[in-house]
Amino acid sequence: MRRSAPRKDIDENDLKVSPPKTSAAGLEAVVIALERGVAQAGVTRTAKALLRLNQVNGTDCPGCAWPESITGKRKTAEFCENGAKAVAEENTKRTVTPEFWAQHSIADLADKTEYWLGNQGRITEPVVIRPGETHYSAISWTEAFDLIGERIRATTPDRCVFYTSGRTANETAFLYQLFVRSLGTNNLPDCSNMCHESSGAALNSTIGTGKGTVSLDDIEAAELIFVVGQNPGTNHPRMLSALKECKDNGGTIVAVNPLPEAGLMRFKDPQTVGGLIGDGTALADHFMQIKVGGDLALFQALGHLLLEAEAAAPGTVLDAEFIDEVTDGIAAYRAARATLDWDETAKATGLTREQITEVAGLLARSKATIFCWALGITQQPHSVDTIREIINLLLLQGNFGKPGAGACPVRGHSNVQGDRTMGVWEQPFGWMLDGLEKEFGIAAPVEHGYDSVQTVNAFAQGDIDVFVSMGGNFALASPDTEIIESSMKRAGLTVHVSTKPNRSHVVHGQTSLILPTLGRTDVDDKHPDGRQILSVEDSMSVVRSTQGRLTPVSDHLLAEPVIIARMAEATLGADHPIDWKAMADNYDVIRDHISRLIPGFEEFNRRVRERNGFVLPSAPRDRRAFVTDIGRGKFTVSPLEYLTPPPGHLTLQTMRSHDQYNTTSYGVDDRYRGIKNGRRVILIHPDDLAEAGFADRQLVDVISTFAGAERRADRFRLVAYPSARGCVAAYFPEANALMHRELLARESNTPGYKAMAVRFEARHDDDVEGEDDGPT
Ligand SMILES: Nc1nc2c(c(=O)[nH]1)N[C@H]1C(S)=C(S)[C@@H](COP(=O)(O)OP(=O)(O)OC[C@H]3O[C@@H](n4cnc5c(=O)[nH]c(N)nc54)[C@H](O)[C@@H]3O)O[C@H]1N2
Ligand SMILES: Nc1nc2c(c(=O)[nH]1)N[C@H]1C(S)=C(S)[C@@H](COP(=O)(O)OP(=O)(O)OC[C@H]3O[C@@H](n4cnc5c(=O)[nH]c(N)nc54)[C@H](O)[C@@H]3O)O[C@H]1N2
Ligand SMILES: [Mo]
Repeated sequence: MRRSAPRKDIDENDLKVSPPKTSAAGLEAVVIALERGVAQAGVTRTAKALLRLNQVNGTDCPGCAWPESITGKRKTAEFCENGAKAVAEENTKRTVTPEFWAQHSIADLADKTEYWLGNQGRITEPVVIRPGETHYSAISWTEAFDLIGERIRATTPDRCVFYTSGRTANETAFLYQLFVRSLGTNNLPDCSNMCHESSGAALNSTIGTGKGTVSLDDIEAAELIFVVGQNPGTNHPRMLSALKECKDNGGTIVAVNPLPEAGLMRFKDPQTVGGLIGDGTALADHFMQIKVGGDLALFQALGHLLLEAEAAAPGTVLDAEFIDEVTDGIAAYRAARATLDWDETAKATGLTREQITEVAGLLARSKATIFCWALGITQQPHSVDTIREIINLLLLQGNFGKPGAGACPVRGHSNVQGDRTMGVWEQPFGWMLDGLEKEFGIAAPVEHGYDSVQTVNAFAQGDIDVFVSMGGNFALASPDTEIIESSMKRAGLTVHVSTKPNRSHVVHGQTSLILPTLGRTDVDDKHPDGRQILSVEDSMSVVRSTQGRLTPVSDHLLAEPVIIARMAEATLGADHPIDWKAMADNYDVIRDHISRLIPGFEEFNRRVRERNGFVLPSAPRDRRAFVTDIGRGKFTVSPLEYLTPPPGHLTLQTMRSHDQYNTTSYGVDDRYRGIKNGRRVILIHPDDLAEAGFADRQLVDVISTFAGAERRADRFRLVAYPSARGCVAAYFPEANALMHRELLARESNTPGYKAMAVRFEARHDDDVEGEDDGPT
């Protein structure tokens, strides 16, 4: 299998590389943030949008899910460089009108990179493309909804799939899942399937909740914080301020990462004058440069050493009372961790016994430890086990329900956690379905639906007639780009509710609709009762209102809840028991339903209007209790497991550059890593480069291998980089052509985006364009 992604509008031959930065943020970040905004939207619109970001009664930043303070003072500017870029992307004045679609055929658009597509601006009117047509053209909203209703009714619910990306607000998500379940399917895959699903699977099965157990105050109060598999300098920049606060209070930070990420090393706080010009604070006290996939081995070694330390000084390391009163399984855990194979641990982690022992000493002495983690440990075959080992470590020392302690999976999309709370999940809880039946008088389907990878498989098997995408860019976010792109084209109808053009619009179904919608920063006031507010839930379970204030770029945009309600009416008919219109007219009606159905949302309409919103309950955090099937927190035992690529192969992890939001590229630089003007790069340790017989900057094709099958992606440049030995890195989504959809995390079904075995082949046709678009 062979594929060349479009790349002609980026001149990758102009790649420039400089040494990676050793600090993040500072004045440069502020300047870049403002430049981007002004270039896209002008001075007034930029200032108006940015000053409202993450403020009381303001707009929740569409960037990441890191929380704002609800107890301390908000800063005048509660945003970061990358939040500002996300806002600039959305409030751009550039527009994609029906004239744009008339000018550009699908064949033309198929040659454009995601960077080019996203840069064209906001979509202004609904458009359609029908079988045999070469261009999208305008369609009225009414006709569009009729078309959707007709097509859904013409098939069976199990052949319809409804994807959600994590920007969707709570009310929107609730209405969406209600529509889908009224229709009679749980085919509700979401971006979370590809993201933190492994965290949910590990946490639910051990501590009885799929969510984190800390607040922002805990981060500041912790004695010790592990930041594992995460690049906050780029993906959660405001987290750096909280980590600095922790350090200022005497805390210690340990970074576990195969790459020396700038933000983890040193941080210049752009919120303080010193931080704008000074040297910044060294953030990580310890940097453990782990091999990709080696974390499970590390955590088992730390567990072994904690038990050893407790044996040497009984009563000083473990929280015996806590273990005894509220946990289960300590005996089996003790037995499994009684011995340790240090040679194998070194092989798995790339770390020395001294390094691990030193950090275990810190852990043993700390009375309040937090583990933060993100995708570096969720996208590997043994991810769920790896995260369960974190829970083991936290349970050993009673690090739940006390200040400065707990589990902190750092979520990605700004409302990905809330979407789940609202029921966007292919495996809904029974109580949720019962509640829907009681509240709305519908018959909710029990059978589990497709998750994201099962959706890719269903596309490939021709099992999908209608695919609706609430935001996102499924074709590029998924593994196996070639397969998903070619099979999506065979689906009967694809419907994309989107703000901006993307690749999924181009590799569309036989008939395809693009429905343009309001973004977070747009005012939503075309309702009988006037302006509406929405709400989101951040990574620390705080639910807050969000409302945009900017004038939308076009009069034709509809709010997402309105689009869903009209889709439901067109599909389910006028005599359906649910009053869709009432909910779309006034979102308070949706919130009233939610308040009766979902625990923690009592009096939703009143509390969402409170200054700082409200915090959802968490048994481990609030009561040191675990609502599992046995009412206790569970120690678990997993075998040692790590990644062992076949001879001649290295392990590839795929990650984000500093200039992108998931599949959307803002630019083609990765400032902190010293990469300029290029995205088709492979970062590789100089010794691995030499061993494989390649030169720095050499142009290669990349071949990935899994279970006897291969995938190829052409024209990547090898760049010597201080990565862990044996581990290379490339950018998502360019590298998704190399991701096999069969390589998955067990239990969570999350793609192995950070676990692919690859090798390289030299290329010699440096300048020949288009020759490699060959057979697939
Ligand atoms: N600006 C910006 N912000 C974003 C996003 C964005 O694209 N742009 N995306 C949002 C979304 S949806 C998400 S989910 C988050 C993602 O946030 P991150 O998880 O920070 O995202 P990645 O860029 O995938 O970075 C993964 C990190 O894990 C490290 N890593 C890779 N493999 C391993 C491993 O085996 N072990 C360890 N210990 N580390 C490893 C990588 O070197 C890298 O530092 O960010 C959110 N915020
Ligand atoms: N190889 C590899 N693949 C990955 C990952 C990885 O680390 N490596 N990460 C995975 C992860 S963590 C995630 S979360 C997924 C991301 O997958 P998705 O969430 O599907 O992708 P995004 O790129 O965030 O979606 C961008 C599109 O959303 C639309 N959009 C933006 N704002 C709005 C809005 O307000 N409303 C609506 N309706 N549409 C909007 C725009 O049209 C834009 O083109 O990718 C996954 N894929
Ligand atoms: Mo994500």
